[in-house]
Amino acid sequence: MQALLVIDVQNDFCPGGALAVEGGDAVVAPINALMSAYETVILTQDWHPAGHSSFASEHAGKSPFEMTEMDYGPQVLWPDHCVIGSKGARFHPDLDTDRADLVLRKGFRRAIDSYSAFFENDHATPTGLEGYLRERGITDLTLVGLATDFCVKFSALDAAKLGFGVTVKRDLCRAIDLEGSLAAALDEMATAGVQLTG
Ligand code: VGL
Ligand code: ZN
Repeated sequence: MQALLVIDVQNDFCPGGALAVEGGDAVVAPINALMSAYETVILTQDWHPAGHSSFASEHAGKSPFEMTEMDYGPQVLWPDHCVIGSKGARFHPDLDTDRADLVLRKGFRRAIDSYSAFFENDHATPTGLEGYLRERGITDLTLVGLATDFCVKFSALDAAKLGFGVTVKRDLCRAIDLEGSLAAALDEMATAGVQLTG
């Protein structure tokens, strides 16, 4: 049983957004087209309270894309993005959200970020997605969306670790690519047994 997991196709990750990914909006139409090939479609939504600890604006003297150390390990600091209720947090207006059985929100706890759709950045706090998928008998996941080297990567690695069959369709993803993070992400996913297709 297969499901399509569409990661964070939100205004803030598209051109003009607060954390714009180059070409982020180019994935919308082909993702909509791909949905018809899947019985089950799940969307994720990055969903941060104002003042979230992953925002550089919360850390005196820090700029976006610098690193900091959290209780749970190293954390990239981001521009304020995907603030709950904001336009930037909404899905891209052309994304076919009607097809989704589930919209999974993540990153809503102020003190901890959540790149992965399965676990927050402590790699321990579950989002509940694993239970949802297992109860529905889903064994295989195809991942698409934004951004390849952050939320897609961490979701794919966790899914593989949990024993799901995982495919990432690279052409339906776009990357932030901070200092080689795209190449590293592709290596890590391949090593973890994630199928990377065109
Ligand atoms: C993401 C950085 C911060 C993503 C979310 O969706 O890849 N990246 N929050
Ligand atoms: Zn975020």
